[in-house]
Amino acid sequence: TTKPKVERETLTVVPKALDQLREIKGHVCVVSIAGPCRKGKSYILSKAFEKELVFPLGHLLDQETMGIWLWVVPEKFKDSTGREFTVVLMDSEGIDAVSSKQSDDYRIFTLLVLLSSIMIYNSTGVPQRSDLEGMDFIVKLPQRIQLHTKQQPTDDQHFYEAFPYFVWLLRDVVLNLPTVYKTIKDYFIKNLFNCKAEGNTEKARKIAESILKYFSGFDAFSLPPPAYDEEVVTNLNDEKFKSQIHPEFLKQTEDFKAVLHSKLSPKKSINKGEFVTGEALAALIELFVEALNTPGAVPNVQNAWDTFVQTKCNDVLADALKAYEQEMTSFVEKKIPCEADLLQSAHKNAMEKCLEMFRNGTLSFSIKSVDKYLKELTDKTDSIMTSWLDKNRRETETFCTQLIKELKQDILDPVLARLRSQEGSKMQFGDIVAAYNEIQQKYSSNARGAKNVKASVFMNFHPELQKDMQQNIHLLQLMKDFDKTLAEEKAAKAALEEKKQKIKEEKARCEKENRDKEREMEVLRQKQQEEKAGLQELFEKNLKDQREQLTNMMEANFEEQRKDR
Ligand SMILES: Nc1nc2c(ncn2[C@@H]2O[C@H](COP(=O)(O)OP(=O)(O)OP(=O)(O)O)[C@@H](O)[C@H]2O)c(=O)[nH]1
Ligand SMILES: [Mg+2]
Repeated sequence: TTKPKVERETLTVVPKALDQLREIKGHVCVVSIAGPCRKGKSYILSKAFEKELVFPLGHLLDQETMGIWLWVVPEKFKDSTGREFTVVLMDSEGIDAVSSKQSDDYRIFTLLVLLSSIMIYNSTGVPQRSDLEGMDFIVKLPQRIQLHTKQQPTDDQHFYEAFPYFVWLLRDVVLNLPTVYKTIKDYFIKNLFNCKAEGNTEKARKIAESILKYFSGFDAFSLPPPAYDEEVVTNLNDEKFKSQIHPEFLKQTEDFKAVLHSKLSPKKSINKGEFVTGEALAALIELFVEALNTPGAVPNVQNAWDTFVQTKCNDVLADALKAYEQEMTSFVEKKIPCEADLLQSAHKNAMEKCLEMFRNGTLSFSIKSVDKYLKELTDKTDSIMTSWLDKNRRETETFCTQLIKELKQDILDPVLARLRSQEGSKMQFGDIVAAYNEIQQKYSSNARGAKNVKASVFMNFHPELQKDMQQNIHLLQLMKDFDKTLAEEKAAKAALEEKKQKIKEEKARCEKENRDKEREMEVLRQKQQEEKAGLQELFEKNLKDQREQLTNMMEANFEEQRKDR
């Protein structure tokens, strides 16, 4: 609240304020107030949303509010589709609060235009044409705000897609309007803004045109003086004087509040169907302030939004990927080598968790924005899964190769040694077959890991067996029950088993791929549903504002501007 006596150099963001915004879950509607100094802005913005004053009021001639003050309204609001949103109030310093004479510092005003859903422009009395002429900062908005990444000459014709709804609030209005004007808004549109009105100046005409052309909507409202007693006026919030506030002022304040509340809706982003969340608002504030502080730079609405979407999506992607990896590691590490089915079911669980995280983190973005990140996520989880499968295969191979080596040493080698010894002549071929069968049986009950690798290790054991047989063939041939074809039959059976397991493995892989695709599609389907709700909200709001503003333009005789829109 220190009031600088010197010209402001840079805008600084208070980190605590951003933290508060980031805590808001879901969409936000930003209601801001701007206008000349010391005209009851802080008072009315508080009153329009809270019972108690939330913004400090000034009682001195010096301006009270410096910079922008935030208030997050605790009450929740609902949009036309029933979705909740939070209202954020932005109270600002009076225009020309900072050494006004030479400086052309409208950064605070520009920032409010960039951030607000509704902007209340607060001033005293019923404005005259000469008052309009002083509002050059509105005409200059196209020099201070860039809409798209690549600036187009027609950018300013699309400002209304990103600009707030403009509510002109007149204070201390004592005079009655001429009876031809039913409402104060009527007076603005048909008289003050009227392009063809008598005595209109080019300067005033430009301001009126800019208000109607740039902002998404326009309305006007007036309030009588709160009291006639100076002491009451300067102590509006003092219990002692509250009873002396004019009832008509209180009543009309309530009416204004109702009108304002009827206009609340979630702030849309520049991308269709995407809305601003608390987190997004915090990011936009930082990006816009940075641009406003950079000499020669102009805040860019599309760039800022794209930057936020990219940063957020990358964060969500990294978190979701980490969750997948952790889930897989904790489940799989202790079990490997294991059957591939086990890995598949671990993958399924980890995938569900990770996609859920991704979906929740990207709720407010459209499919168009998140599509490539989702693809990247599934590609990455897929390659992690592939590496787990590879690892499992390798470990299965190591484990099984070792196992069969030991089984052969323990069971077959002693039999072959006996065969070559003096006892050999007493042996039968059946002894060797029995040893083989024992190996096979022990292998099948003790081998661990991927079935196809198990089968392939067992199959690869046969050529070695064959070699052993070959070395001892002369001894074997002496045996009565020697069956030359039996060894080949056993080898063929092992090869067949390996083939069978390989096909099964291949089938499981295809099924996994299909399931992954299916899961990815499901995320997109759910997003599509949410997006539909967002678009409906946008459509209804846009249509209403658009109609109203076109009527305003027509009534103010801005025919060309109307056609442009
Ligand atoms: N005449 C008049 N005074 C008001 C009205 N509303 C509030 N005030 C008084 O005007 C003084 C300034 O009110 P603020 O709400 O601080 O005005 P502000 O526009 O926020 O002032 P700055 O932040 O300094 O630009 C206070 O003493 C209020 O009690 C009003 O409708 N009419
Ligand atoms: Mg103030």
